[in-house]
Amino acid sequence: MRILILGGDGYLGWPQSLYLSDKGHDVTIFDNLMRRHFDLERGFHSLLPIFTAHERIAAWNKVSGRQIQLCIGDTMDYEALATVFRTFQPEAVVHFAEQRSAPYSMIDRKHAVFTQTNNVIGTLNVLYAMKEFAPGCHLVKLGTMGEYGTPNIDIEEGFIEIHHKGRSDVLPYPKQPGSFYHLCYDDQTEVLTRDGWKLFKDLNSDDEVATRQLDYPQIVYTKPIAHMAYLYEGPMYCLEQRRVDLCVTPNHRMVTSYKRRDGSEKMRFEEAKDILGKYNRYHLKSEWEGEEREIFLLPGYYWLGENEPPIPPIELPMDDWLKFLGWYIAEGNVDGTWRKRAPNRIIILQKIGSGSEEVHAVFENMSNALGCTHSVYLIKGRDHEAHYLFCTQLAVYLAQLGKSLVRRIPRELLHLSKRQLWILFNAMMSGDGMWMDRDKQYGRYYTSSKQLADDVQELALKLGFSANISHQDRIEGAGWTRAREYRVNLTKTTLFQVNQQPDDPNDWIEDYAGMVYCCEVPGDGIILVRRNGKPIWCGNSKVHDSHNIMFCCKIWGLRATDLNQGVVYGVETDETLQDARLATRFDYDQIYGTALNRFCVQAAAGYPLTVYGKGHQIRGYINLRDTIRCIELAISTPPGEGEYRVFNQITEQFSLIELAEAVVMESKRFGLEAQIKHLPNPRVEAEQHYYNATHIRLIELGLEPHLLNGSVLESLIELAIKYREQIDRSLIIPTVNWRTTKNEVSQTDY
Ligand code: NAD
Ligand code: USQ
Repeated sequence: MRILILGGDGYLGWPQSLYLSDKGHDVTIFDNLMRRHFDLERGFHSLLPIFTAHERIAAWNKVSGRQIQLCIGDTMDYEALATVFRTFQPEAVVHFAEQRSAPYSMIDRKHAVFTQTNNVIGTLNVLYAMKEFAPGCHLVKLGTMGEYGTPNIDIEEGFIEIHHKGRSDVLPYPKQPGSFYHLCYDDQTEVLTRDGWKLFKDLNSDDEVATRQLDYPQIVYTKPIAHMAYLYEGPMYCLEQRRVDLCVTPNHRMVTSYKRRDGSEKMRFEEAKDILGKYNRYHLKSEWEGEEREIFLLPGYYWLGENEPPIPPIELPMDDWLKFLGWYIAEGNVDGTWRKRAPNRIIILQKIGSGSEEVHAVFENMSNALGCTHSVYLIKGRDHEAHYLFCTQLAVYLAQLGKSLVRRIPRELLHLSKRQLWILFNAMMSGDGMWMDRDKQYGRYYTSSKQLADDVQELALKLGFSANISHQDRIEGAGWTRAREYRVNLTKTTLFQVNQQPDDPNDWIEDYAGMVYCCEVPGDGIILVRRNGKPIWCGNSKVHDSHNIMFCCKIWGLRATDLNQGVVYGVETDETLQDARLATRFDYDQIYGTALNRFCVQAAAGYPLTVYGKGHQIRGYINLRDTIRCIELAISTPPGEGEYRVFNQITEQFSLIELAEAVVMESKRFGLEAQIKHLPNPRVEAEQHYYNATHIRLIELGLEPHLLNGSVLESLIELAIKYREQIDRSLIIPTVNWRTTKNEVSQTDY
């Protein structure tokens, strides 16, 4: 059989290629060698020396008389991939070509984005190449048991049920998209970006959108890894309620909320079509950290035509500035252009008793800080005070924030810390806001500026309010009093119940015809969207490899086996043992080294075994020899046309501490006194959990597992002892912490 091995130069791909070649198959490897580049870049290395791709292919030819073809290429480069599919015409393709290290993907945003782009888009390219050039070919895709997480019920092979054997949990996997674009928003939906609200169609490649995680409400701005815009004709699911307004394609991932047994709320994903006409709860809960800044730099200015020198910027304490600015934005104006060509006068008119003392205090403060004059006049039957500040530098800056119809909050201030945003917000609310109750649970902010309404909404969301925008058109009066009045409606309630009637015709637009949009973000794939002024957290178009594969089987009649594999251990196979140049990788570093391989190397190096946390994390494990056999079994029994099947590729499950203790025991044979060290867990993972993964389908196909026993461990430890001198202890300690967004991993000058 002609078999294409994508990622055939890696830890698993190489021994797989040898095994299949040995069995008489015609094997071609396609690999971009990125795994080797990573080692060079970071000063990492496999404990067992590995030879170059060309050297080991030549060695195999010498040992076996068989030829393996090597194509250096990237799955992200469609032309390269298409060429190999077109010329080689594979009957089976085994896809290992992914960035597979969890710690690598958590180094920082750049590495997270690379991982997702490489893996998701790379796989999408493979599916297109299959469809175009080898539609009868069988795709064997290496997935991971990690996609299932650690649910509180048994893990079945493929599809997950909500209620199972008397236990229950809510599982976000898998989803079945109706099409690549069946996961989008209509053309009136906006998304919150670092630069404010934007319609999806206006998003550009530099925009960062507001995201949160299912279990973590912190707002984080992230650059999308993909933007989607499609012409769509078909039904749309619509929800036009007082607090929630959404219009999405039927398979869109909605984020709803349910009550757990202990009374707490938990968010989950549901497809729009599945929740239509039902009682649902939607969330707007957000947390905001922001950046604390001590100083506001009032810009200097140079007024063209004046013979005066440029005026330098002035530093002002940020908290004082925010208090002043809040009042100015709500109530203030600048004028005085008749005296000079630059505006020089800042004015606020305030009814005596309704905040006039506060205005007095903030103006007084600002006049002291700037060394300018503050005057107060009684006007209008002596029930109002007019406060004036005379300062050209201040007036020139404030004039740029616009008059009442176009007033705005300077963007950079909206990224300040929550504490400082409160100062600004409170001052603005004292001016143009109104609280409906004593506890300030419900309130409203009024403005004639649409931009300011958007800004106040964003400010309020960051302070933990729900805030939607409504408006009223005013026909009486002149000037701004005739303008549309925008109202930002504030409430501390962030959970909204929606009761839809099962047959309400308003819930569907049957025949939408127009553009639909979305973007995909890393993490749980949740973005803050808004329609008709009503924001809500909602899912993005997250269609990962498995979903794409399943979908392509359905629409194009492709055939695929998705292998959800557990952690692999071992480095030797019958083929690699035939010549030292045929060795596969033995990674023991903190990024690519997996648990059991690492423990054996640590024992050999006299380094305490690095168990993360208590070590009760249970995972499925499989011997390298069984991995290779499983793939052969999958290849030799291909699924039917259009069939997508899933096997769980593990043979046993262990807790980490069980593995570490087994290594300690076994290493005694070599006179080693291995110790176990419980490190604070750098990952965010359940350390105490239920785990029981079904894995019968490969056994039914004929797999005879090599289980983990003393002799397997013995040979791994023995090998590690043999190469003990090569162990670089600095590569062992984990430095990638899941809780931070930037991590240090050593770098070389390569
Ligand atoms: P590896 O990093 O050793 O090998 C992956 C290979 O793919 C490398 O040679 C790399 O250069 C290549 N590659 C990556 N991106 C590519 C691209 N865009 N184009 C072309 N080549 C590319 O990883 P591995 O341990 O052999 O794992 C292979 C697959 O098996 C992964 O999908 C992984 O998720 C899965 N898996 C591995 C384990 C394990 O314990 N190693 C467990 C479960 C599943
Ligand atoms: N762990 C330790 N100490 C260590 C290293 C890991 O306690 O020194 C713990 C981790 O916290 C985790 C468990 O061991 O709980 C497994 O971690 P790992 O690094 O051995 O493997 P993992 O990150 O799960 O990833 C590996 C492969 C990945 C594959 C996955 C299969 O790198 O490509 O998808 O195994 S599975 O775990 O089933 O998802």
